[in-house]
Amino acid sequence: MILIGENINIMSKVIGGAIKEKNPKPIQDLARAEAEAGMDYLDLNIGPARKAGDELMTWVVNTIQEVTDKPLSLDTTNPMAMEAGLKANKSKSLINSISLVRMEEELPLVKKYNADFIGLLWGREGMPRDASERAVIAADLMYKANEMGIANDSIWFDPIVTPVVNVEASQVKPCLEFMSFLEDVVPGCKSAVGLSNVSNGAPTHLRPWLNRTYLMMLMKYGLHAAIVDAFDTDLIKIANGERPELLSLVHHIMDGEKPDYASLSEEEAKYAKTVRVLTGESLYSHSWLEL
Ligand code: THG
Repeated sequence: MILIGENINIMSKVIGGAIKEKNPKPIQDLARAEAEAGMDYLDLNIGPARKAGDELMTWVVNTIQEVTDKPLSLDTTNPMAMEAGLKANKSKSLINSISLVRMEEELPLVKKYNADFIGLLWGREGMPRDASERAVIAADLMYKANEMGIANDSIWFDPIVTPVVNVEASQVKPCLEFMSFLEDVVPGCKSAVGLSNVSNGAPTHLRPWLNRTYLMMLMKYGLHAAIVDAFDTDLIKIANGERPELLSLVHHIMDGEKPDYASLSEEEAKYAKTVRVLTGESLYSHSWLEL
């Protein structure tokens, strides 16, 4: 699986401050650490970057390229900043992301800079409500990309992970369902998710349980790439196939097997409980691991 480090993010206090002050050190330290942690790509999330976004993105890309030559995932909603990043990046670029809303102006960049792109399954009316709405959006984006001469293996579809704490609005099941038929709807395309979204709003020390469990659930359907916390070493082991026994446990529960808690280790029991919370079989509360 392709791992994309999420940590260079304008929303983080340290990185937000460093970007504002044009202070390279914290950004370079983090980029180096993410590369050493085994990330295949680094996501550079500079947000909407409305003011001088192009100059800002150029500076961030050049700053990072001084310490690593990892491929970059350029994460901004400002198309001028996006193009500036593509121009400055000497390695492979992943455009994060393109949705139906701005595809006319952004898809040409994919071709021009030989980039890949994350096709965000966000509809013209907002968040899709189920798996079939995702399929319709994915097909639309794929046809439009193909018309422009973009091949399917450059398209990484993101079904959009939502926070589990938001029980009524949870899109965990529709996301998994979309993943299960992605190959039939948009053959030859790939997949990507922003994994940590699922644990937004959960207590910080418990977030990794949600992130890792959801990763294993998505791996059942051959997830291609995930934007992750580069410093969750257990998560990286799971992604690299080093926890086959956990993967098998999670997949059996997804297939309807009832976990036999008496025979599970403490670690296994936590993953089992988390699967049931993510599928909606148990109700989410901050104390779900204790129940
Ligand atoms: N899909 C795509 N791109 C995405 C997302 C997605 N990019 C942004 C986001 N979602 C994925 N990246 C993050 C980055 C950080 C966090 C969550 C998702 C996060 N950070 C901690 C916080 O905010 O509490 C810590 C921040 C800090 O370092 O201080 O949760 O879905 N295509």
